Amino acid sequence: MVDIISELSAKFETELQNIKNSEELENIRVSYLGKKGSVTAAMKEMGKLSAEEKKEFGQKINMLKNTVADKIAQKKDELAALELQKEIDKVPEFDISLPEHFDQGSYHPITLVQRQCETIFKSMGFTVEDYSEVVTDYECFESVNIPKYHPARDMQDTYYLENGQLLKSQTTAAQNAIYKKYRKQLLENGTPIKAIFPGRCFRNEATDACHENTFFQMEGVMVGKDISISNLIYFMKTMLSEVFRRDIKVRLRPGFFPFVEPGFELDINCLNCGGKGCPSCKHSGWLELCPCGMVHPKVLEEGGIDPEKYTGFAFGLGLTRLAMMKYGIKDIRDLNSGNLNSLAQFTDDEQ
Ligand code: FA5
Repeated sequence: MVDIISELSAKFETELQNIKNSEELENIRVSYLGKKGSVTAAMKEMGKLSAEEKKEFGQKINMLKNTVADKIAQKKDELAALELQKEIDKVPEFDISLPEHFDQGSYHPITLVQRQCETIFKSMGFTVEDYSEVVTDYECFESVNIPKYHPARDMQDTYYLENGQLLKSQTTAAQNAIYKKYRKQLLENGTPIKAIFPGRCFRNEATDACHENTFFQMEGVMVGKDISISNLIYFMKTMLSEVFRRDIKVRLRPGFFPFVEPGFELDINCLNCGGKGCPSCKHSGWLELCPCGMVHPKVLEEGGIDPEKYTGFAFGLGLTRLAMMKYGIKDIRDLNSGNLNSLAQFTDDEQ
């Protein structure tokens, strides 16, 4: 009789291993533990045994009954987990608790124009430099030929900090550092310095349709051997025609800036009104966009570059105004309004 228990046990283990689903498992349970099952049948045979045999057989058949019941319960849990996983795998990956529509972010029009200018200048071999918004008096004024008490300082109302530093009122504040950073390559290898440095500027000015107290400029410089005004005109024209993707009218007027000699004002024909006159161009038909000129010898000298050997041009593009022109924004204040409905409509025409 004891042999029957070993046989049943071995048969059960083999059958259990081949189980594939809960239906087959239930069939096995019934075939071993059900009323007519083999374990139940073996237990009924006990009555035919002697008292001694009954004791040993009884213990073993009970152990088998418990083992079979435990293993079936364990297998049932395993199969349930597998079947649930199969159901989960069938469902596409999504979270039904998420909202159906997301508001998509967008780049600010000034960022779009800045990136476009960077791409254009990088393709012409310029490096793009980042510069602090808090600078010293030396960086913003003295190093670029605006000494203390020079009347030119009246041109800009500057925000001074308590520690004597100031909020950059012009990206020209980075010029001296750029010359010092790159002069070695110019002096030793003759590689021209070609850099642009976009940045936020601050001036204590009353705001109107084309002036803000916080706005963006992009300075550009090129210094090397025999750099002339024609180089300046070439780079400015190339850049503007790329940005506007059409021919635009420009005009050069003489302009005074202490850090250039000669200096110019580059204006573009107002694209909002086509030159007829509107509030964004102060009814003149022209928009002051890019002052520029040949770098003043004193500025080169202060940057450690010999003005007898090298020349260069510099420009200070009004990025905010460029964005207004490109996207037809009539009032500069809209750009800082934080009105997402209005600002989100602009896209990158590069893509
Ligand atoms: C300058 O800031 C010179 N540093 C530019 C320069 C660089 C000249 C290198 C020569 C060589 P200006 O103050 O004109 O110049 O400002 C340059 C441009 O910044 C202006 O043409 C205009 O487009 C823009 N800008 C100036 N002030 C404001 C303002 N308050 N709001 C918006 N844009 C402004």
